[in-house]
Amino acid sequence: MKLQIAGVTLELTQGDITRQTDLDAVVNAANAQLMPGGGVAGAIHRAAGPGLEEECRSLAPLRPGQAVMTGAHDLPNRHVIHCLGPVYGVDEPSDQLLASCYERAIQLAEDAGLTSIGFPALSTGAFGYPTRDAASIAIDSVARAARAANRLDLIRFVLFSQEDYEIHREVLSNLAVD
Ligand code: AR6
Repeated sequence: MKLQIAGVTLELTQGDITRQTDLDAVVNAANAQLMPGGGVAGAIHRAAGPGLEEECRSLAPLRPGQAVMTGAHDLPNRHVIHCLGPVYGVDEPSDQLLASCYERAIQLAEDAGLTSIGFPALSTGAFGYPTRDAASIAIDSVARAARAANRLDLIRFVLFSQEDYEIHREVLSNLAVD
C-alpha cells in the first residue's frame, strides 16, 4: 500500500528490514548499548557484519526516544539509523518517546541529504508496545515529518508479519490526507 503526503510517498510492505536494497537508510530497533540482540537488532547486525558493532561502541548508550546514525557496512544501504524505542509500561511518556524516535530518525536522514528511509515497527516486539497503538503513533509522526521534509521522497514501513501489515494498513487507511 502507498499514499502521497506533501510529495512524499508513504509505503507499507511486508518483509525484512535487512533486504531493502533500494533505500538510503534503514532503521534499527536498537537496545541502549547498540549491540546485537534479538529481533531487528539481531538481523541488522548479522547482515551488516562486525564493523557495525565496532562503529556503534562509541555512540552508546542511547536514551529512549533518541536516534543515532552509522554507516551500513555490509547492508545494501548507505546508513543505519538506530532508535531506542520505549519499553512499554516502563519508559514514560511512552507515546512521546516513540514519536520522538520516528521524528529524530527522519531529521537525521534529512540532515544527511538522504531521500529514502525504511522503518520496522519500533518497540512492538521485545519492548511490548501494542501494535495498533504503536502504528497510530508511527504513522502520525511520519506523516507530520513528511509534510516538513525537504529532501525525503520515500518513507517505507517494513512489517515482518502479515498481521502487523494489516494493522498498519488499517491505520494508514484512516489517515486524513491533505
Ligand atoms: N525486519 C522487519 N521487522 C522485524 C524483523 C526484520 N528482520 N525482525 C523482527 N521484526 P524488536 P523492539 C519485527 O523486538 O520491540 C532486541 O532484542 C518484530 O516482529 O526487534 O523495539 C533489541 O536488542 C516486531 O514487530 O524491537 C532490543 O533490546 C518489530 O520488528 C529490543 O529487542 C520490533 O521488534 C528492541 O525491542
